[in-house]
Amino acid sequence: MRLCQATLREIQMPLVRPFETSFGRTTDRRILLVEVDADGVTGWGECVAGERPSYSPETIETAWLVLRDFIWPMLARKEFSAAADVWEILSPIRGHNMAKAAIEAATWDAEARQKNLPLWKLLGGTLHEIPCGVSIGIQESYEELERVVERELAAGYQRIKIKIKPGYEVEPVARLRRRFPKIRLMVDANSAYTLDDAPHLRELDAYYLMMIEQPLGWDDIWSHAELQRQIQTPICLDECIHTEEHARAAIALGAGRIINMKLGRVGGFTPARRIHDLCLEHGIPVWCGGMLESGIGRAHNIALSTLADFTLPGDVTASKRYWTEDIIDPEVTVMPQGTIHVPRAAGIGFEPRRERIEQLTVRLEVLR
Ligand code: OSB
Ligand code: MG
Repeated sequence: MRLCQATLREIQMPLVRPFETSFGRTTDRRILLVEVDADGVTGWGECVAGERPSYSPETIETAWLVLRDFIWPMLARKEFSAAADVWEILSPIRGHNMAKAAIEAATWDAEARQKNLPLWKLLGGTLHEIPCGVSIGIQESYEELERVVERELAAGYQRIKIKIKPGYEVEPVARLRRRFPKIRLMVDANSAYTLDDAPHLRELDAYYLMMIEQPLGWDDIWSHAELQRQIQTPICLDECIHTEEHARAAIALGAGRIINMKLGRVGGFTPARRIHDLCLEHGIPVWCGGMLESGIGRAHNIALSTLADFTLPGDVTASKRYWTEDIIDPEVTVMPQGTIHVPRAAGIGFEPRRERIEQLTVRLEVLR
């Protein structure tokens, strides 16, 4: 296959409600979409880099620059056999995984459409229904947090993840446990703690959480291994795992027992599948994380979540939790039992709504 054109565009969409984590609050999303033309067939991808370099070093601006000036010149009009080759072609570029993943995923969508196959089938996925959980941002009050959890449980979601930060962890967890003794509950710290907080984090062991996600430094695998020896709650790594080598090191060191997989963080479907296979081999369950994606990124996450080791509920949720109106048709919906039915249509299985995307576009650049 051959890519003869790529369109970069920035769309802006306000979130239905602000999303707060230990590193900041997001009210409006700036989203970089990539559209490729592969032998006359269109494929779509979404870059999950944030507005600020606070979750990862990448931002929408760095991704735009690297896509235009470095990634595109390496891919343009080059003959390759399948989307699975894109990762290798881009290997001379170090890092910039979110930029790479955006065009890699768009190429996978295009290949699946060329072959008239759903993307998940092309990837080798086997699950037809994927279990969903929600990620709940830091709330103004514990009463509000309980109301939000109640609403999400009523919608059917199978597990609740709450964001925590120093001073907002034991108390909210204790309250939720008192109120909802049996739910599957977990927390995500987004690197807000240090090893000195180990005795405090150990207090969370009393609440039988499924896991604590990324408590320590975003690039500090070693300290997570040390912490895991001091607490019973399983550690799940998110920010720390950018490569297959990171996953290998984390597993060998015992830095965690679960991995949160994000396409953007690891650089696309090819590296995600390799990390998935490694985890499967070592008995480490994985689940698909979210990055406040529009429908396009959501659709890619659904396809990824059909791989066999995605056994735990992911942060893959209905469009309406984030957007008044999504940019795909149909929107992503979640069944009352808290699952998403995997689409059967070709490619990502949802149609990007071109007219709406054009209305939301604030910047566009066509690369040839
Ligand atoms: O750590 O998983 C995270 C959103 C932005 C950045 C990092 C994270 C998140 C979420 C949101 O938890 C999950 C979602 O998209 O629903
Ligand atoms: Mg996380």
